[in-house]
Amino acid sequence: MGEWRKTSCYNCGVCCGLEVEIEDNHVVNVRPDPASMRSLGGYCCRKGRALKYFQDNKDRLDHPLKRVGDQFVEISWDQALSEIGAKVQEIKAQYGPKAFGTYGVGLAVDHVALYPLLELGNRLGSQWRFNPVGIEFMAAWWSNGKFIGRQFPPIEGETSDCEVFICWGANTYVTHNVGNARVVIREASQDPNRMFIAVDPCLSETARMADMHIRLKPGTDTLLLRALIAIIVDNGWQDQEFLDKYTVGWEQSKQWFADYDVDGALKLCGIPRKQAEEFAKVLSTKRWGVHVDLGVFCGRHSTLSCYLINLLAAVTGCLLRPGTNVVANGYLSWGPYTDEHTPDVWRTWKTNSFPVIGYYGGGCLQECMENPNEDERLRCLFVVAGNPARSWPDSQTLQKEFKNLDLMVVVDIAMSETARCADYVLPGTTGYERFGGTIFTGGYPYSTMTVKQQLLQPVAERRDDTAILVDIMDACGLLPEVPQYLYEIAEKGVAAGDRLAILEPAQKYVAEIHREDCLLPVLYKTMGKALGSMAKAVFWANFIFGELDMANAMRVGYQFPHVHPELENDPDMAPVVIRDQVFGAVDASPSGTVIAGARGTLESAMEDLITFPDKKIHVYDELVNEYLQDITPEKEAEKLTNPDYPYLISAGMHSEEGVNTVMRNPDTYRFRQPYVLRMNPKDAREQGLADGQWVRVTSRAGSIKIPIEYNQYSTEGYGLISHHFGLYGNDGKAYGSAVNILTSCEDVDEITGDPTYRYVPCRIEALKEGESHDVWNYE
Ligand SMILES: Nc1nc2c(c(=O)[nH]1)N[C@H]1C(S)=C(S)[C@@H](COP(=O)(O)OP(=O)(O)OC[C@H]3O[C@@H](n4cnc5c(=O)[nH]c(N)nc54)[C@H](O)[C@@H]3O)O[C@H]1N2
Ligand SMILES: Nc1nc2c(c(=O)[nH]1)N[C@H]1C(S)=C(S)[C@@H](COP(=O)(O)OP(=O)(O)OC[C@H]3O[C@@H](n4cnc5c(=O)[nH]c(N)nc54)[C@H](O)[C@@H]3O)O[C@H]1N2
Ligand code: SF4
Ligand SMILES: [Mo]
Repeated sequence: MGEWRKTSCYNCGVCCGLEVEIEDNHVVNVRPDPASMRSLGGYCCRKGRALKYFQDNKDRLDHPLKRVGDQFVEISWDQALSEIGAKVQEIKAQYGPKAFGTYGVGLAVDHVALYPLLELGNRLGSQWRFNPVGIEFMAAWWSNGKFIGRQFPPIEGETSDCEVFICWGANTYVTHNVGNARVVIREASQDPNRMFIAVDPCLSETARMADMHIRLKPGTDTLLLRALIAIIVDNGWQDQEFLDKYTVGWEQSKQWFADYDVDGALKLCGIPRKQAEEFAKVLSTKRWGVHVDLGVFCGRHSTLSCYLINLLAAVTGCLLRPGTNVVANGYLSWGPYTDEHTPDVWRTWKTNSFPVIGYYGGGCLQECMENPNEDERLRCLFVVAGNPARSWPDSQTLQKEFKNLDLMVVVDIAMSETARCADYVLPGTTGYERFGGTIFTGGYPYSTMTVKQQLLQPVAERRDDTAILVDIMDACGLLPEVPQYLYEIAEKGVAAGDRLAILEPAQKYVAEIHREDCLLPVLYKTMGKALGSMAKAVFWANFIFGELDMANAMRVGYQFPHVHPELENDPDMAPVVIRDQVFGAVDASPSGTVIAGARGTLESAMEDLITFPDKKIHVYDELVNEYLQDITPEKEAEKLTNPDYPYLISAGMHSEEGVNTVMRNPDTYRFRQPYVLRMNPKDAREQGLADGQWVRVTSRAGSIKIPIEYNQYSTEGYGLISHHFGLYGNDGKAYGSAVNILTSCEDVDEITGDPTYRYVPCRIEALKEGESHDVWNYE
């Protein structure tokens, strides 16, 4: 019998509470934590239960590695850091800040290292920030910025209190990303007074639960949304009072729906007029909340679709009103507000792309490495807890370009495909081998924070990711010395139960040396030592200073010991004191704790959330106006057909069997052979393809070989391939091929640049007789 400890899962945004049994420094058993504040009643899906497969697998990295020729050799930490530091300084002196970029920390991992990674980029003076935000959230967060002046936290349907819950382009029954997803969907679908709707071309696990399945043709969401709003306006079903009282710009945007060819649009969408009207009627008469995901985010015209979903919410009075589409409190910041109007932000050289919330879209990483201007080219990339060689478009080109960089440093727990391209590979720890924390505090009205206390000892030379990054900054000469007396103050403070004791002396010190920009790193170092964990210090420092709306903490009933009455009376410092105390509560709550929130009203949400001076929801945008002109049935009909590549592929569905590229152990898949192209049997038969037959799938970017599976799940003309393959083990073989061999950097959304992974035109051909194929690929 081992020891049972409480922790949480980070394989999706839900962060379910888990209890794990630990024996000899290994996780041997996992079960849901019934006391968890995140997964009430005790919930966890099979990915949570499979925790030990990525935590504890034979391919984990144990030592720092350096590429020498085609080989990786083990080197010491000292050698790795000093060589990286020297090379960075050389590149910086010769080429300046545009030579540097950072990538990570992603969605299906723990987030503490995001902060020192951002800091490393900032200190190098670089704005080239990459993160899976550039794959999924550009469109949605840009649109949110247009509506309420904030790009983050996201607007999300309130799941439990809406009358109608909608999954739009989201296979939530499998992928979760919504707390207690299966329970939420089942309840909405079974309650006679409520309704569950899925908008999805496929008969997904989620769509099968729906009271109403809007089975549109892939890539037609924007046409459908425009048609739905046109139907609502034509019938006078809009919530005019809401529009008059709470929004500005409707007089202009309403023109988008006048004289719109609704029947032409619906024909392309494959949706009968009667069903569209019924859907529009439900939307106009019920309180609805929607969860949107990759079907839209990685679909065609993702930005226009996200914008129109927000507009649909405004037109039906279902925005910011409790029980509809709301904004949760208390998220930690992901990045700064940035859009096409933000001055001084860098644009990419070829496509003139701009960042959203500080991150650049899916094609931009490759673009930056391809800059023909020697002085502006991206030459050095730091990757932490991410695998862009598998997750970003055009894997093959990207891998070549990674290998051509002057310097590439990867911090990962496994020898990922990205790590295989690097000059230095540094062995990190998982959030179970160090303190772990997350940005996701989602939930409305209450935000719940969970952190993970260190449960396992890191073996071999694995080190805390955050400490690695602080050391890299030091090795690059980017941080000042920290005097011994500050370490002592921090330590004494912590011993006396006063984390804030370090604050004033640290502020004074950085002012003295004129390095005010270094307050956070000084706190990381001193408190890292005092708290016994760099990750904990990093999380704490960003928790107390970050963009976290904590005003509501009082309202959820925290009783604060008054350790620092003088700071509490200082209006600038009072929020820091509150947050520090809340951090203490979070740190002491293994099942998570509510940190902020209270059910407000529409009026209070408008007042608290909208950053525009007029405190109104803005429902018109010039750029949207320009691009929407193209969303007509005539223009779209042409673009929706492609004689060279007539069959559409959803490149990288997030299937039950995997979690992005995190579950590297093929044992995870042994009960089913999921490396298949799910194809509608009718399509397959028409092409003379048998169930299980191997085919070549070719897109304009590349081709892969894969067996087909007859599957009613997939709709006609549209096949699905999972995202989780082409991952090399230490034995040099990979199971299946990477789906991003098929995707191109040019196939991205026209406004914000999310890749159109859910719409990849392809050709399917049977392999020639005798042509080799194997589910295992070798290097
Ligand atoms: N074609 C296609 N491409 C896609 C998608 C798709 O649907 N189709 N989905 C996209 C989406 S939604 C996302 S979120 C991205 C994800 O893309 P990324 O964030 O780039 O990559 P992940 O596959 O999540 O891999 C995370 C990496 O972090 C490592 N890791 C895990 N935990 C830790 C840790 O604690 N410390 C360190 N140092 N490393 C750790 C894992 O070993 C793995 O290599 O992929 C995107 N790419
Ligand atoms: N099991 C599992 N769970 C996961 C992950 C995982 O890898 N595995 N990854 C996590 C991460 S990082 C993310 S981002 C989420 C992703 O979660 P989801 O977005 O739910 O995952 P997908 O499988 O991409 O589902 C997208 C849905 O959109 C539909 N779709 C495809 N094309 C279109 C279209 O043109 N229009 C519309 N309206 N729908 C379309 C697809 O049929 C599919 O049902 O999952 C998270 N949870
Ligand atoms: S729903 Fe998400 S957080 Fe919960 S166990 Fe599954 S993967 Fe982990
Ligand atoms: Mo994601």
